[in-house]
Amino acid sequence: MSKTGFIFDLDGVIVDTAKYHYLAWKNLAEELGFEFTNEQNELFKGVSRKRCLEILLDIGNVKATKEQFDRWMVEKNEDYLTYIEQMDESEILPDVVRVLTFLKERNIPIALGSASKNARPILEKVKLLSYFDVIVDGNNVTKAKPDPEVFLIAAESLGVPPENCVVFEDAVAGIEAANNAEMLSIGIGSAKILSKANFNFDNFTAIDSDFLQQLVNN
Ligand code: B16
Ligand code: MG
Repeated sequence: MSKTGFIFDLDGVIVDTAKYHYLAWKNLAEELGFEFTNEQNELFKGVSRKRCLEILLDIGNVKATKEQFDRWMVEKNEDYLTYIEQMDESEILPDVVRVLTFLKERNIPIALGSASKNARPILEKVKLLSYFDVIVDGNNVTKAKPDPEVFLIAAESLGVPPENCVVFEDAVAGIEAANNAEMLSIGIGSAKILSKANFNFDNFTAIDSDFLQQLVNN
């Protein structure tokens, strides 16, 4: 039997880039003449950039031509990247490095499975790129979570059957994607919101070595 593969979402699991996405979307909303709240930003977690802009324009009741839509996508991303440029290791969420190191020391294959097209530069900024054997991100997928595509490509690239993969996710759509891929889903964040996950933890600090070893043993 193949060994277990581990797949990590990026935003909300490894780093909290949601706050930067929020600032960039908020700036765009202001420019378009409406307010975008932190609460509404919850709808954007794990969702593709294009879908986020569609939701944002719905919130502001703004109609866009194709040209405007494309321009605002670029504008938001350029703004977002100015925040990303300032990131460093201090932005890695608690105990992520401990968990990655635990897996790395046991030669367990590790993948990133993110909707973000900026995943690589972010991992570079926080100096975690070398932990990942495989990176599947918004540049490699055609179907957004909850479609299982991103995780199935990750499993295939790791050479591990989907049913032997474990997924860490903070978004409802991400947990659904992992479940749709028939992988073991672990919700990081509110158990109430991520109620469809196989296991729930507030953060990685709550995940001990015994539990990780059990996952590795499959
Ligand atoms: P980008 P994840 C997702 O990352 C974010 O949660 C979501 O808010 C964002 O819109 C999406 O990436 C696309 O990001 O604009 O950088 O391509 O949680 O799937 O790692
Ligand atoms: Mg996420």
